[in-house]
Amino acid sequence: MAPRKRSTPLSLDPTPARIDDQSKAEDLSVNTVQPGATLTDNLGHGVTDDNNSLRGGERGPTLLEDFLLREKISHFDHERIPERVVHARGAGAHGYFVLEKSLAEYTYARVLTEVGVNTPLFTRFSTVAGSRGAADTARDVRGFAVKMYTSEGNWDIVGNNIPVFFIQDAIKFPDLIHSVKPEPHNEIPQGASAHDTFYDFISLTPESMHMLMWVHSDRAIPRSFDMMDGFGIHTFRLINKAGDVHLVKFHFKAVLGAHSLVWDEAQKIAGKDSDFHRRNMWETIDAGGTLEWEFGVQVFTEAQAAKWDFDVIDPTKLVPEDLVPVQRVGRMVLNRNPDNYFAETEQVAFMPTNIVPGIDFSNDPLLQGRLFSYLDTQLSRLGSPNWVELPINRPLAPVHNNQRDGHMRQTINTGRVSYFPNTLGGAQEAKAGVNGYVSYPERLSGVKQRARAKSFADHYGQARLFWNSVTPVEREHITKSLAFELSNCTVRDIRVRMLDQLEQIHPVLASQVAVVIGEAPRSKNAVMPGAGQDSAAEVALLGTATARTTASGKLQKASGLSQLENQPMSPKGRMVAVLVAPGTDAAQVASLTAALTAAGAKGVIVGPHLGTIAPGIEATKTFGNTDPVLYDAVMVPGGEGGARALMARPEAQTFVTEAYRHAKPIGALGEGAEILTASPVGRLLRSLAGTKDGTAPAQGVQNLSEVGAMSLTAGAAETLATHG
Ligand code: HDD
Repeated sequence: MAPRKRSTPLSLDPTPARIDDQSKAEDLSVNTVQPGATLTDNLGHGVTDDNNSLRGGERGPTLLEDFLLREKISHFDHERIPERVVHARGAGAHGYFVLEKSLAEYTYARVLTEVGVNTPLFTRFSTVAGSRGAADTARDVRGFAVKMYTSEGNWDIVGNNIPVFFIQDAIKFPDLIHSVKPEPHNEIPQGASAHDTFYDFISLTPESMHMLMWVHSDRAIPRSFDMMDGFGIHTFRLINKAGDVHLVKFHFKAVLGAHSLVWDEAQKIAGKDSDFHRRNMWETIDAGGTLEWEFGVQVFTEAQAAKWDFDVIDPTKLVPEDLVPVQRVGRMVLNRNPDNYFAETEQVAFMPTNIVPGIDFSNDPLLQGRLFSYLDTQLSRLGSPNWVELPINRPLAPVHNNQRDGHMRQTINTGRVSYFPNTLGGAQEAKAGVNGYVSYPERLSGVKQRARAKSFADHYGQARLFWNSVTPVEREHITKSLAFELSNCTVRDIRVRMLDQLEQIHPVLASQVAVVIGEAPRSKNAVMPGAGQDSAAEVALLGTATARTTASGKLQKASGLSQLENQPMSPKGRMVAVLVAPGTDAAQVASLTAALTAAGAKGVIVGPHLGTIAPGIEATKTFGNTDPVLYDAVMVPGGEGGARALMARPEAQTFVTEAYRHAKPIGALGEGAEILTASPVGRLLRSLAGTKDGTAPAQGVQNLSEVGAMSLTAGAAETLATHG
């Protein structure tokens, strides 16, 4: 075993963290096999034959004394630990947090006041419902858990990519999860909420309606981990040196912007590449790239919060950015893949209780319950209180306490003292305000009771605010998604009960869903507006409904909720399929891929077979082993022979057509345009241009050949999708 630098958090240059981690630089728990190293068993005995067990005679029985066989099989038998009861499927990466603007006005937490210091971190993204082997692109909330190894101890923000939660009280969490997980009698469906038990529970739990809107929006099918925002969700407290308290919500804003797949794509990707998200993150970092977020805070006072018509400790409510803008004060960068998935990503243990001096909890009843649950789950999942010694979980801040022993203890504590108070050389208490954690001295009073605060009572106002704030096409996606899931519920009563709930949010939403699930819209105003359009009827209805919007700080519409308004747009991180065949113009392929690389995108050469297609053109994917759903755009370079060869391949036409259906940009250079004119895309464009006989090319297609590239609108693509 060769000692080497620990694979888990290290201080990250260029700005060294102010953490004494030198003692951790050499770590015997990291095992890098040197080329030609001798194979041994777990106790260092050399193994001379790893292919045959010890037998009594060449064809005889295996001997019990074969300790090598027994050790190897026994270790294998115990390789699995229980998967997480939720968020089982995930992928993580190392990186750092750097503060760009001090929050000293609000807090004395070093991590939020020391500008320019790099704090090492590990972030794990996950889906909630599916098991470890489920698909990445399921419609689901994404876990967004960040562990910062600060100089004052670990700080975990265990959030999601959606800013609110389904339930208001942790006591409902087991019910929520039991309802969404595969049904217990047949373990169906895997990683999907489209089933009876989920909607049985949800339709009886109106507090979940706001989160449900988000889950049916495109946020629940993100394009990649770095194209989704992260939210700490709960309100926390910040305490400054003077002892003043402010309330805070934590945000991670994707530098690339929040972007999504469409549902049809997400479902197909689940089959074509169920590792779509984790592969994307891995390959980005492996190629030397980074994933980046701006870290932001919404800071407000108790007095401000007291004026709003919702309660900031109700986790089903967000604080609209129009009331409190998000101040962007730092940056999270992920830049290093784990060395070992199990040791790091599987064994990492997040806990909302991991908090640092200067930050404190609020009385959010969901958060309060979480403060119990996470430690408890780590004990069961990782098997011993010594899980804190696993390299990925160890803090970089020094640890000195009197906790000892237990299963699989790694630390060799020296000395006589394992108690406090002591005078024989043991650890002494930290000093409040200097190096120790102090809880905010909140004055408490109240009657012991099981009750829900009246200030938590409104369940529809913010759901409606969300509906009102997104664009028509986003609203259409929400209705389609709800219709899809409810149509998969087999019990009519449940479907109808859900319609009653949706009606409370917005009659247009309820009516649209009702029609698809075969129910009569019950609102007397129920008009079916055109797809994705704000028809006069919808606007009229919207007006009626928004007048009822509550728990929203009196807002009818809030900024920051739509994914189509004000999101950063960038070619960075996008995958472009470049279709080639023998005869494709190699120079064009080279300049195209170079231009894509320069823009931060990646051109992937897709051809009829792997390897050399023509001099200078190397295919890394084939029409057989890849699929248009895995790309953000398609390009067809020119070259007469290449265009003809591609025209002869139905898969190439399918590539273009499928990309078009999903409203992706499609471009062509020179003769490459011919495949577009010959494909259903070309036929559609001709028909849109009124040349239904297909004899004269449509304007769009003419332009395509002349200009060499085009981008298709979502509206036109939707026409093709609708027309089949
Ligand atoms: Fe949780 C895991 C996020 C409510 C109990 N949760 C877990 C993870 C994330 C969240 C991201 C995965 C961490 C990882 O990658 O290892 N959970 C949330 C958010 C919530 C939330 C954002 C609401 C705002 N969770 C919640 C409640 C409870 C739990 C109310 C229980 C009362 N969560 C757990 C857990 C898990 C977990 C059972 C499973 C594995 C683990 O903790 O480490 O304890």
